[in-house]
Amino acid sequence: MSSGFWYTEEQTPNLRYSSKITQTLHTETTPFQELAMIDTVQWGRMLVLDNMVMTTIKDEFVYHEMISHVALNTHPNPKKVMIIGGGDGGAIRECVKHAKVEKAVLCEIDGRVIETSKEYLPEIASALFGHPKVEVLVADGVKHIQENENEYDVIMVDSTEPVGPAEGLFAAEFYQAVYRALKPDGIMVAQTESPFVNADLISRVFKDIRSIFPVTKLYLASIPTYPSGLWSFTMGSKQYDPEAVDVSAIPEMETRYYTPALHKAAFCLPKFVQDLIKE
Ligand code: AAT
Repeated sequence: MSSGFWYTEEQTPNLRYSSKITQTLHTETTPFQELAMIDTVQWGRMLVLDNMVMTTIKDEFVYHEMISHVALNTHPNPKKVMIIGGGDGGAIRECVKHAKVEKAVLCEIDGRVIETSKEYLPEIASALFGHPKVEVLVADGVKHIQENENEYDVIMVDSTEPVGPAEGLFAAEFYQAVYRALKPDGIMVAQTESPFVNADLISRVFKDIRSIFPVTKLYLASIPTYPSGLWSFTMGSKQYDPEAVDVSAIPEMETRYYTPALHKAAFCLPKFVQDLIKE
């Protein structure tokens, strides 16, 4: 038996994932969820919400680069971007790397996620310290999206699992509202969980987005601290096809996972994932 203290997440009723910890830095119950910041040996500092890993210092780059750069390099002129959720700041940090992005708005329901990320995860939250392109709203993303029309070039749904405050972010009516909030050539992308663990959710969400957006595509990335390690993102686009991008023209950018070749490769799906989204 290995000694030390462990954080264990019940990823499903039949699957647990443990990380050895060196210390618990902070815990609190916010008006929306239980929040913890812990130090782990394998993954560095970790943000946990409602007993689920949201991000870690060592693997956050995969998720944040892949939720951002695929859409931002598909849209030819992504001037105005909205991130729903993502209070740790990782996605918005990637967005502001793009020269064409003039404004990136973060709409996070839980102000405590923003504040504690700034305190304990400054490497991830770097764009939340007064970056000139960044605007931060503490509000419900469902409500905010309903109040906007023809406003954004790209909308990213960087949300928690579809329980509690994020339930509405996985509903067909929400994707309809996202469609309206986008400009006529806009693109949305949402994190859509694991094809091993959440197959039904992926099928349902893909169908809903496909019924609204003319171009709907799913892509994958490897995220070790999320259930099963294989993660999906679903993109809905009014016009541009992410697989038709001339990747040789993508501007150089400092990344650790995303590359122009991977932009295309991420859409090559294993057969069992293709089967989840077929007509
Ligand atoms: N950047 C990776 C981290 C997350 S955090 C997702 C955020 O979505 C949380 O901070 C949560 O407070 C926020 N959120 C939930 N519901 C809403 C809402 N209705 N409006 C705005 N923000 C909301 C995502 C991790 C992915 C999960 C992988 N297991």
